[in-house]
Amino acid sequence: MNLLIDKLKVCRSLVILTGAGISAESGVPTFRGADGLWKNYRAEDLATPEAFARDPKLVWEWYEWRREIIRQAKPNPGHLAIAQFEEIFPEFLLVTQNVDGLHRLAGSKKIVELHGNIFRNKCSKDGRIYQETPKTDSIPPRCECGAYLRPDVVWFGESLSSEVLNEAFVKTQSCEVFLSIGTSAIVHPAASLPLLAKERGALVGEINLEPTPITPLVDISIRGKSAEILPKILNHLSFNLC
Ligand code: BV8
Repeated sequence: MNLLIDKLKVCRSLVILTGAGISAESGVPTFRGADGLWKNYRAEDLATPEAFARDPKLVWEWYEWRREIIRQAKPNPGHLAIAQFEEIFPEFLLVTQNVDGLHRLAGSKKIVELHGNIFRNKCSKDGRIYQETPKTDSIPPRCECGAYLRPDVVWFGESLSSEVLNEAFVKTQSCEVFLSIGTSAIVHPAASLPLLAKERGALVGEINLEPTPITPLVDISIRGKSAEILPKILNHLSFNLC
């Protein structure tokens, strides 16, 4: 960890990629861990347009179940530390795969949500955005056009917003340090970002509970909990600023 801290002390541009692991200590189940979200279902069963077309009620109720869990969750020290990093690095971008909104709740502003936001809905036909879920007996609720609403998240097999993706790629290509935190690094295109950073000469670090496919490729891999490790890194950096 000291090598990473020494590099961060002289770093002017930092990009951080986070995944479900950063929210684990807020009580939000991860996707693929032992207590993972997918435990009773396979990703293909629920987070795809085909699943929604086949059984909109099941998919909608699965998201409602997740929303209820996330409503009880609060940002943890890992989220809060990352929000502080924005003040320390002249160039900074947080790229999250998470849809739980906890980074924004922790105060992060320089952030792109690659996979959308679970609390926003959109019309499954015309894409109209609904910030609130309409009060209705229909499950899923319907748009004014009559089509079902769906969560405004990116499902498997759906393309990410080119604007969001472009911002993530541009910043990744020019950063000095890239940190991959709390992600199994298997979902693309997010998982290609650390590899791109490495290719462009950035120092790439990983903070994760277990090894991932990028572990052999990164410069520094720290095993542990992000809510414990990130505040320690922040302390060293804040001390350095005094
Ligand atoms: C697309 C929103 C064009 C919905 C999600 C290239 C190669 C291979 C496959 C593909 C490829 N390109 C495209 C694909 C297909 C697919 C894909 O990547 N499949 C994978 C599974 C192989 N990608 C797509 O379909 C993407 N679209 O590319 O469009 C296209 C279209 C068609 C065909 C080709 C191309 C869209 C992907 C977005 C899917 N939507 N979420 C929802 O949330 O319901 S992805 C979902 O997985 C979440 O966003 C989640 O964040 C993300 C990644 O999972 P992780 O965050 O990493 O979570 P996980 O549980 O896996 O890992 C947590 C980690 O944390 C663990 O390692 C654990 O050890 C660690 N941890 C736990 N606790 C802690 C911790 N670490 C630190 N501290 C702790 N306390």
